[in-house]
Amino acid sequence: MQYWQKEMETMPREELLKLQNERLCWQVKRMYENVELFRNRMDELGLKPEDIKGVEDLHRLPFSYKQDLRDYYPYGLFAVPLSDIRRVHASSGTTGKQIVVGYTDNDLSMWADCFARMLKAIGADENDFVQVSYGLGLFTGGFGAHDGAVKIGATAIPISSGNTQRQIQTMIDFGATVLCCTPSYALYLAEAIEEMGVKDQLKLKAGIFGAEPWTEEMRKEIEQKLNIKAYDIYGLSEILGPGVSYECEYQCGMHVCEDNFIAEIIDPDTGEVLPEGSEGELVFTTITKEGFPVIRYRTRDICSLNYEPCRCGRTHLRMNKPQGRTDDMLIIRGVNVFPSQIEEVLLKVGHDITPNYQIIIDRVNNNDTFEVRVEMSEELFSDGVKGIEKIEKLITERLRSTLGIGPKVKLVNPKSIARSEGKAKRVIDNRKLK
Ligand code: DLL
Repeated sequence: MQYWQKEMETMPREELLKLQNERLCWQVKRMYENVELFRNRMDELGLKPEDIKGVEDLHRLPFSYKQDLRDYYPYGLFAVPLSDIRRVHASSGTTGKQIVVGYTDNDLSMWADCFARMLKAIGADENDFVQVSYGLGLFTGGFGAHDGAVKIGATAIPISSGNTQRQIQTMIDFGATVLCCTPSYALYLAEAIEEMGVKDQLKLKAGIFGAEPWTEEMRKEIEQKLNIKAYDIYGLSEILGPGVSYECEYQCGMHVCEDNFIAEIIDPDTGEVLPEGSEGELVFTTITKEGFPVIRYRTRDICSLNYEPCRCGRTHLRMNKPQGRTDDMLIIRGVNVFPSQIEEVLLKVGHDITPNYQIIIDRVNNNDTFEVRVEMSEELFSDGVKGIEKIEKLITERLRSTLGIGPKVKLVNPKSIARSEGKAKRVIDNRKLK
């Protein structure tokens, strides 16, 4: 099967910049004409589309925010007539009204290409069976993976999320070779596969996991339990579901599809663009999307960008694994804590505990309480109390030295923390309810 995207992925950077310049100017002009909010913001800044000559002027353009999607719900930010929108997706997030995004025919084709790049990078082809266990629905995960699989000529198995027993039976019977789901669901599946004793009946060789932050330790755990190679894929509803960036075979950062998206890193407090390599808030501009384009969209994801050439030959920059989101960051007793820091510590502790954990925060007499519940392994559970106390103490100390504050660590019974078929719910912050 002819696959043309390789030229895009390996385009020399000077050519890529030229392409981005052209595409950015095109996008700014059409958004000025078609999206009232963008036009108003440009006018407030005294900017006209012709003032923007290319990427060097990007920093002059106004930011856009998730709140804009809520204010203009459902279709107020679309840049084409609704008759040109072929599909909508929505995301509810954890708070507030859902946000709605729309795709034209060209947008859907571009999205499928982006996901197809991920599949090609891991060596998948028309002989592969891609089990799509991300939700197929308004959530962008399922359809993104499905269309990508079809694009490379593979066979898609659009089972969607949930019904774990049936997932596993299907995986075996249909001969799935690539699994697409959230990393936390991959672990849940692995656990169930172990219980069913069917690991040797699987044909899986790779997994494409994303939609939530996950650590290198979690990757090792999944790879070992499912006997596959696990790849990271990133995306967000507002830009494009899965496929904004993806790992290549060398797995050292995710290549951003720069022919479609321009990435910047800014200081989340001042909005200033930060120098290359700095960690900060990731901002995206979509330069090819027609239906719902955005300029300088504030993702709230915290990461850094790497412009060094990659051994794979792709010229597109790589983003490092997002550490979390500015709005995920917990402030506990005045200290900044990301759930991913906790996960990293927990998974290094070893096999006495499982990767299933939950962080519970509350406020009692004006003081924050901070508890980390971790499931113990079956072996430890049967060993009894003495071992448990020792491990709780060890984890508390390790967390204290990493975070600067020590939580109360409680080892809980195996399988007592609710499993997720989509994104895991790691944090219960009861302070917000009060
Ligand atoms: O989660 C799109 C997606 C689906 C990506 C399937 C990958 C695979 P949303 O529901 O809008 O869209 O959530 C987007 O999830 O801003 C990040 O905070 C987080 N996220 C997505 N992928 C990753 C990843 C989809 N690989 C939000 N690592 C984003 C860390 C991720 N966080």
